[in-house]
Formats: sequence, structure tokens, C-alpha cells
Amino acid sequence: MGYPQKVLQIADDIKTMKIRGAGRIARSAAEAMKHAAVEYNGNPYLGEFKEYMVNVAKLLISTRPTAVSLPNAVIYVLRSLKGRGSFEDARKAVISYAEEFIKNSEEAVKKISEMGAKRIKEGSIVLTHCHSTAAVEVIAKAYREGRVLKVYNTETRPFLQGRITFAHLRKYGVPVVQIPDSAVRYIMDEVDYVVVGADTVTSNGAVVNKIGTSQVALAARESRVRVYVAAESYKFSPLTLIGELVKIEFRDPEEVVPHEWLERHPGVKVLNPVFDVTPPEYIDAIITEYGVLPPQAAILILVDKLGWTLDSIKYSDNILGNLEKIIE
Ligand code: RUB
Repeated sequence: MGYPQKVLQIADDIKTMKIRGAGRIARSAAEAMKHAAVEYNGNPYLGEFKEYMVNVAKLLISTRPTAVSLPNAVIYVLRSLKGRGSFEDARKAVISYAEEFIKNSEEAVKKISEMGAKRIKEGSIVLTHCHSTAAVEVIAKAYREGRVLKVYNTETRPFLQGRITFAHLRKYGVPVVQIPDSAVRYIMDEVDYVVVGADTVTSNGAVVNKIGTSQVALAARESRVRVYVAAESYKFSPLTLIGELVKIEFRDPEEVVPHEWLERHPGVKVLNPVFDVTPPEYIDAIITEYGVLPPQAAILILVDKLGWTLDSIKYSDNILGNLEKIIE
């Protein structure tokens, strides 16, 4: 059985980065799961519906590898199928869990903006990198409270997400100065806080975010500038509790150099890693909806708040291969 057009469209939009940013990717994936359930037109048998939903989940999870928000959102919705007695019951559960995920996610960003803004002192200069909804909301809230004078905003090569951040911050009236990524260290002496988002937070508090974030954090540390990461709890990776590494996505070289240039230089190798890892020592705090934490407390989000135990990480070997087990 095929998938509804809207589900295929969301999967493609995540892959091609029309939908991007870990939070938006997660909410869109939950939306796609909901659509898949609403538009399911196969036989009304529980087993068949479950199999179909697992396949939709696999399709969505395979679109981009790094942001754990994507499998976390999909698995949150998939879990609703566990223990259901009938097809109709199962379909309703998927729809309501998907809606719940989206609502919780939006509320989390709001709480993060409120708690994060309080951490910024009046009259500060902030630097941000890439485009993070959570980071933008912290900065905008702090600006409304008179805490932010201006923002240095990196252009974020090669995909130039900094232009999206520029538009969002300007919409909120925040004074923004665009800088090339290579100007970060030059400008850091003027900066009071770095505020960025996260694609994945590991159990030891390392943050995987847009390529260049670790260089920004390094320059900040050298200048004794505080680094805050705004991250909802579904950006925390359960698999890192058992030592699994986060897969870094590499994208098309043509995002870095034009096609014609590549043609003129046959055989040249161009690397386009799109995320990097900032170690916990370079991060002052991770702002979550549950509070502002030192990175070393990341494990508490996974264990205390999300309820993961070593035994419960049963799909550990291969998350795509073991999705069926989640709903047994
Ligand atoms: C986006 C990126 C963002 C995080 C957090 O990368 O690295 O900083 O996803 O964003 P890409 P948010 O553009 O490759 O998806 O706070 O919006 O979840």
C-alpha cells in the first residue's frame, strides 16, 4: 500500500531541507504520522495498521540522520500503538499522541524562552549561529525584557540559515548585525552571551548542532563568554546512554561550491559535514523546558524526565530495524 501524498511530501521536504531545524522537523514528522493514520485506507485490521505505521515511521526517520528529535518524535507517536485492542482504537491513539507531541513541543519552546531570557543580563550583546527556533525565542524574549542590545548573527555557510534567523529576529524588532562565520573570533570580545540551539544532546551533555557551533564555543571560551544551548527535552538522545555515537550528516558538495566549479576541477574532493559536536566543557548551560541545567546534568533529563533506563533501550542495536519491538 502506498503512503498519502502529504506524508511523502513532508518526508521529501525534510530530506531537501525545505523543512529544517530539529524542532520543526520533529513537529512535521508527528504531523505526518497523524496524516498517515487519518488517511489510512487499507484493511481495518489492527495488525495491518500497525505494520503500515511502522513503515511510515521508518520512511520519516530515514530522511535525515543527525537530529534525534526526528526519531524521538516518531517513536513517541508510534508508542501509542502499544496494547491497543482494535484498529479504531489504534488509529485514534496515533492521532491524539501526534497532537500531544506537537502541543508539548510548542509549549516547551515557550518555557525555554522564558527561562532562557532571565539568564541574560540587561544591555547584553548576543551572538547566535545557524537558525534555531528555540534560540531565537530566547533572544526575542530577552530583547522584549530590555536585556538584549543587539545580536551578531553568523551567515552559517554553506546553507545560509543565518538569513532565516535574520528575518525572524527582525520580525521581533531585534537589532541584528550579520557577520560571516569567519568573523566570529574577531567579534567575540564584544559579545556577552552565545545562544544556540541543538539537534541532539548526548547523555554526557555534548551538543550536536550546526557545523561551526564548536568553533563558536571555542572562541567564546577563549574570551570567557557564556555559551547557552536552548534545547527541548526531545533533543536528548537515549541511545547515547549506552554509548552510541551520533551520526553526522554529510550533504551534497554542491551546497559548498557550484556545479560548474566541480566540473572544471574533476576529481576534487569537497566535504560538506553539516553538524559538529561541542563538548560539555564548552557549554555553560542547557536551557530545557524542565529547567536550566549544567550540561553534566543531561543524563537527568533522559532518566528522571523521559524515564529511560538501560533495560528500556531495547531498540538499541538498530533503531530502524527494531521499531516493531516498540509496539509489541
Ligand atoms: C539546524 C540547526 C539548529 C537546530 C536547532 O540545522 O542546526 O541549530 O536544529 O533548531 P539544519 P531548533 O538547518 O541543517 O536543519 O531550535 O529550531 O530546533
